[in-house]
Amino acid sequence: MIALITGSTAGIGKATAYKLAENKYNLILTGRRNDRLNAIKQDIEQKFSVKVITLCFDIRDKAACQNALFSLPKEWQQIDVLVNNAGLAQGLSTINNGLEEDWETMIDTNIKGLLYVTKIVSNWMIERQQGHIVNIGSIAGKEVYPNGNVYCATKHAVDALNKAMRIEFLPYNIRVTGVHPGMVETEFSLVRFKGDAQRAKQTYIGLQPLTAEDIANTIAWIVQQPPHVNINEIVIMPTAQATTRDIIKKTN
Ligand code: NDP
Ligand code: 8X3
Repeated sequence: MIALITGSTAGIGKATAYKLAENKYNLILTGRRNDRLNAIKQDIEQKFSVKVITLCFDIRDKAACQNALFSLPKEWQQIDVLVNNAGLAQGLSTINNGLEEDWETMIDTNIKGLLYVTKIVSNWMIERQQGHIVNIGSIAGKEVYPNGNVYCATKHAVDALNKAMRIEFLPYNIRVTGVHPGMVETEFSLVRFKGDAQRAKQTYIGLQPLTAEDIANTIAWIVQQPPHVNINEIVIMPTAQATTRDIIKKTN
């Protein structure tokens, strides 16, 4: 079995790589930070005796996506599981104060990048009449919160694309699942706040957020279902979070 995980240099993608390797998947790992990709490849191959191929490219770059994926040897194009995980939020501000370059980064990564990869891999899956695509959405794709505007819009798009894939790939025996997490402690907030570690840390103080491993375990469970079972979508939250705005934080 082969799994391709986009954005596997950190957070949910990295944890999913380890979990699926433990379950004996050979892996194709992608991201922009090649030093991390190489270190993760070496560690996973040593720990789990599976094969790992790394592809270093920026998912916003259509030609780079195509070059990287079509460079895969034929036997590695037989992908059983695609986890569309690479994504980010950048900035937290109202639309009138928003930065156009932040919007473009989020739209190009979370929507267009996901589409570039899915187009190529889904065609390989259609040829084999099998496969499973797991789209990492967010609770931000189910609700909208103040200052989250464009990030929420991109994750609503992921939710819509997940539903579209489920319908369009139905004739080809391809399973499709949307995973919509609430707050997960990863590098997400560090990226959102552009390296402001203090502000990123604040996000998680006073509550127990989900871990990347919680989401990886959920993904492993989803793809382990028997072939006749499709989990259409799953919303997973920390116990201390009910919605994007209803969060219980302890003050001491
Ligand atoms: P991290 O910042 O820890 O990881 C994000 C990953 O995406 C990294 O591996 C990064 O790799 C990759 N990535 C980002 N931009 C690009 C790009 N342009 N090209 C290629 N790879 C890219 O965040 P998370 O693990 O938390 O995020 C993973 C997914 O989960 C995202 O889609 C996010 O929206 C979603 N999510 C996160 C939640 C949270 O609270 N953390 C909650 C709900 C959903 P590199 O920088 O090496 O390119
Ligand atoms: C990440 C969760 O609530 O910060 O997708 O948008 S949230």
